[in-house]
Amino acid sequence: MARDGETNEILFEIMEDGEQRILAKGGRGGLGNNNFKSATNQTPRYAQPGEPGVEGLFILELKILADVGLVGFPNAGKSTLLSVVSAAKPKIANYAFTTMEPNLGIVNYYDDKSFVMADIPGIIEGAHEGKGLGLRFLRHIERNAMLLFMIPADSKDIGKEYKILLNELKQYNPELLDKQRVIAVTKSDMLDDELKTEIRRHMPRKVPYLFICSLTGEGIPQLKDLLWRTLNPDESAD
Ligand SMILES: Nc1nc2c(ncn2[C@@H]2O[C@H](COP(=O)(O)OP(=O)(O)OP(=O)(O)O)[C@@H](O)[C@H]2O)c(=O)[nH]1
Ligand SMILES: [Mg+2]
Repeated sequence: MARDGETNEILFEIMEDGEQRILAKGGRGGLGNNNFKSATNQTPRYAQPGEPGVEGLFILELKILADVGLVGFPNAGKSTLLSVVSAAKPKIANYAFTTMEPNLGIVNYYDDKSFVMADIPGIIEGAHEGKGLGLRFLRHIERNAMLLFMIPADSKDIGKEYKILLNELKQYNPELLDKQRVIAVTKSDMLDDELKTEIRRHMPRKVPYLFICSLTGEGIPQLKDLLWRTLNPDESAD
């Protein structure tokens, strides 16, 4: 995305691979006197000066174009999921803010279908005030078609965690809440049936959710189905 450096106005956005736009047009080049040589004028004194190009201050912003953006607190298992469903090899560790930069992976889905998943650094309460790594990585999910909220099974209050994440997104850009959402309760290997029933009672009503475990693979095929269907609502199921 290109912005005017003074007014911050959006000038244009490049959305397609290979798309080209001119931000500051260069001036037409001049012609040296050699170009004006003729039979009768072997050493012309004349030359054509060039014209100046456009000058300006511009801000270029990179927003990753992915289909699914992963949103969650640090340690939720975002990078682990990406490593399981794609060939990406993000750093994974049992401490907060392992991921410092966004990672992208291509998720293959049957035959020749695929979609792109973006793993971004974790978000914490107060991120909009700059806590943790802040919200600066959220620009990478602004162009994502949908958001996958990831909340670990051992969270003290899944509903509350979800609301905190939603609020942080809203503080950054309310339009992020217009995107389709899906919730994954991660690390479900830590749950038995009784705990799952208990969690189900507290899940937000209007958002589809699944229990997943990146270690055992539980719920992963179902998650890919759900993501694909959310991204392609018009495609008939066959
Ligand atoms: N038991 C269990 N542990 C998991 C599962 N998925 C991830 N973990 C562990 O949880 C920890 C954090 O995983 P990450 O994938 O690095 O978490 P993240 O959300 O990317 O964390 P940040 O990058 O810090 O935001 C690691 O120790 C993982 O091994 C799971 O399904 N079950
Ligand atoms: Mg990570």
